[in-house]
Amino acid sequence: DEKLALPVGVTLDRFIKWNQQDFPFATGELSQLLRDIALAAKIVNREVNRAGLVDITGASGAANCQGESQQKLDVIAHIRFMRALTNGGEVAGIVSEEEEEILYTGNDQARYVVAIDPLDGSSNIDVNVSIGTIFSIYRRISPLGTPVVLDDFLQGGTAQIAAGYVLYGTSTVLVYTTGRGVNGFTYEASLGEFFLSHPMIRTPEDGAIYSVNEGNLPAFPGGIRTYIDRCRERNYAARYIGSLVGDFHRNLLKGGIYLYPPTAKAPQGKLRLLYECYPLAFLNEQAGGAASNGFQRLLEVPAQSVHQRCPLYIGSPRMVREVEEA
Ligand code: P6P
Repeated sequence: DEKLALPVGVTLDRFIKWNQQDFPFATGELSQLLRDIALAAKIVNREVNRAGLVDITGASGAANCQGESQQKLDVIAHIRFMRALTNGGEVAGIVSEEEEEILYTGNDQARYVVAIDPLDGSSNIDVNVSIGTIFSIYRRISPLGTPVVLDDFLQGGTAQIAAGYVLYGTSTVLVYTTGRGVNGFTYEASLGEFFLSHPMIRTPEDGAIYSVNEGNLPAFPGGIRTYIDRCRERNYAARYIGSLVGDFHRNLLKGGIYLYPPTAKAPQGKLRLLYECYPLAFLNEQAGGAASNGFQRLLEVPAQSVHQRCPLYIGSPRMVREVEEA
């Protein structure tokens, strides 16, 4: 890992500029795209923190393309990120959990496409539990100057050039990677700035925390049930927030494993490959962690459709390997 030359406390903007200097031919487009994501995160953070004061919480009645009842904040977060990514000019197309079809930004000259879950865990909004945004960035493979195509989004996990999340929790943090390590930034709302707070995050090799919905235990594959029994025998801590970004962030910093296994009802699990599993797997590997679908490296699971589901086992490498062998 290269020695981080920047001290804790530098702004996100300074960090992005420093990161870019290593690429003399960089056009600054990815840097601008990262700034656009940070801008949308600041706006969504303000809406999340106001939820309950202004009547924007509670189901909006409309259901999203997944058939899930849509919280108004889901819709607001989706709109804010779509607007920021479109107006920023660096994104040619977007796949969002909230929309069945690919969204064309009209920026056909732009080099990048984004897959995003604008607000994951939104069923937790009304009970004041942490929620998060997860994003994944690819360089498009279709010709500049033309509208994006489906294949731009189905390049597979190892083609990602950047990925990250925003956790709207006791504090709001932005954690991302561009393939050169993982850095975390904490938001200071009074200044409207993200500041470097977690430089070059490395996740522990092993852990003693497991995150799984044990209510589904009888439906899990035998090997998973065996592994969960072993976690109990070893007195591991069971921590399950029901909000992926919250569980993931804690395990990233403290060590642990998050499991979303397949069940009879959901043979591919519940989580989405493009904008939940792939970005967190890329980021976690960059921090020294591992991610699997139970049989293979998660990043190498082929992408066939934009809302494809995938089982997810992600966290400390020793724990993920044990699940794969279970
Ligand atoms: P279950 C939230 O809906 C989510 O997508 C993740 O954030 C969370 O970890 C998971 O689903 C919870 O799912 O089936 O355990 O309620």
